Amino acid sequence: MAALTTEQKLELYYWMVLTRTFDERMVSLWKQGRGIGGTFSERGHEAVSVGSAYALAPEDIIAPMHRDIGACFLRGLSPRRVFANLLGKETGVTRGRDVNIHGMGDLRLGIVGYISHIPMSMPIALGVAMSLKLRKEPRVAMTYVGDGGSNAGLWHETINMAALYRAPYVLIVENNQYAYSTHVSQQMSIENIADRAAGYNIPGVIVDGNDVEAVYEATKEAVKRARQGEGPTIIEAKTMRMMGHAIHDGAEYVPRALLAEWEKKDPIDRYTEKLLAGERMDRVALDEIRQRAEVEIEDAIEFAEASPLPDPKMVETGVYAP
Ligand SMILES: Cc1ncc(C[n+]2csc(CCOP(=O)(O)OP(=O)(O)O)c2C)c(N)n1
Ligand SMILES: [Mg+2]
Repeated sequence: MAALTTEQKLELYYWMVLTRTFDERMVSLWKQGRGIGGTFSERGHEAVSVGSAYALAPEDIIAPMHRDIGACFLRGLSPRRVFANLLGKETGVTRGRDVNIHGMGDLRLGIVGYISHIPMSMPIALGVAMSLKLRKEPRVAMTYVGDGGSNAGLWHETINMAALYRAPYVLIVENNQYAYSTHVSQQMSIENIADRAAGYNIPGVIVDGNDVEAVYEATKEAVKRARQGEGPTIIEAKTMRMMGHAIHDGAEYVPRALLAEWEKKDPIDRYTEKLLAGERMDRVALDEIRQRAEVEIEDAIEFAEASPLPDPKMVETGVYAP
């Protein structure tokens, strides 16, 4: 497999930094009472969402979860539209129909809106993959699920069918060790979710979810297999949910030592270190990327806050698919 170029590495860095900047600003807005309802942080997940989506071609389709906004940005969903959505504005992705990460899809960008009922994005993405296969289009559907969502019956039914029909399907399991307040050890009797792949006669790969290049390489391989008609792959990205389940949750039930341990493995700090020390990149180039991300996110917040709320008369439009 061809090694990543310097330009590509800087792109990975940019998308992760943009995602983190978005996340930090979102959390602070909500803490200031400027948000509406709840919201989910994806702090710690940046390498998973960015590294995986970077391996796709523009014509591929993703069905993301609530901690995959990085993948959505990479596919062209703008921070302006995302913030506007979170603030319930007319200019948001759902035009104020939903003030959450849910439903924030845009089929023109190959993003199926997040289907809140876990793990419902999995069978929906399989439907997409099957339609691509039936139409003999060399495109791939990729979806995401958590450790918690991996214990639902539908997870198994979907993987079984995807394997049986050799669907062009990639499943990214985000094992961030908690499903709400439940640790993985209280959810399942196995250590590696990827081991379940053997039961469906498909590859199951474990990857360091805080290493963006490792996630990218593993996904690239899975996407290649899927595109060549060799069927699905399960990629289990081991990571850590660094905040509570949602903004209201202080995650007091997570041992502080565990968080401290994962803080040292922060995906962006690690990549910064790698680019500076390993690749001998210029710190100024990385600082410029951070500044660019900050400007973009500030602009998005200003845009969202200045945008109008939807006209109540339009409440019935755009609710059902035509
Ligand atoms: C069928 C269903 N039950 C409950 C919920 C509420 N819920 C949303 S996310 C979540 C926890 C999911 O944990 P996990 O799959 O590990 O993903 P994570 O939040 O850790 O990224 C729960 C219980 C839901 N969305 N759908
Ligand atoms: Mg989880």
